[in-house]
Amino acid sequence: VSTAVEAVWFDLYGTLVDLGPLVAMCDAAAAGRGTDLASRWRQRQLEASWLTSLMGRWRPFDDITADALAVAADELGIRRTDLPADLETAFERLPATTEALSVLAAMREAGIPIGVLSNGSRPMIERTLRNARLDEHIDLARSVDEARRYKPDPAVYALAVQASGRDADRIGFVTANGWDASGGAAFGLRVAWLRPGPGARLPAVATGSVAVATWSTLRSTLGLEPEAR
Ligand code: LAC
Repeated sequence: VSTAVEAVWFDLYGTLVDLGPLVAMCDAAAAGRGTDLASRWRQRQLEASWLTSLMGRWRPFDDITADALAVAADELGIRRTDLPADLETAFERLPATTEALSVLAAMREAGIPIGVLSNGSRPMIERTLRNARLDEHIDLARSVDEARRYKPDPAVYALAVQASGRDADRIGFVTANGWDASGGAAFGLRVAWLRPGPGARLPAVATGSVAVATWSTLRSTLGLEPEAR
């Protein structure tokens, strides 16, 4: 039986909010291309964040997200002028992941402080949480804006430690993004990876240990309730 964590931090995009509806939003903009555009957009967005930090540069995630949409559209031969202007901010209008609200409510009822640690800029995170009606379930939110580095830079995970005032190994970090799970574990957080599918694998990077969890096993994985049998 693992010791209980004393605070739990969550990734935002793809974890607390569901990226699935991006497909329909992209499809409304480019009929029949929604799946391709949404997945390529996300990939280019993440790559641009990693590259920006590796280059020692900084740009807020809103700008990276908008530019990544333009790149993805260009690559797929979709005219940017055909895309509605508000598609750029689609990440701010995603719904909460179905199971997230009840799990957050149960954790908070148990007195566990809940944080959000995201690549999003501070205003982007605020709008996303409000639109998804997640804001009332969250105690703390920290943006990479404060570190001016993107995940998986350790400076980002350190924000959760500073904000919680607890040691890294007493802090749970929950993410569905495998690269983010690896980053959190490398830093020393107690990571629960909400593996998106049975075929999903962590990146080929040596890190600390990552526990595989689902929304229903999450609390026991973090030592917050007896092991599910
Ligand atoms: C986040 C993205 C990377 O940090 O999922 O919210």
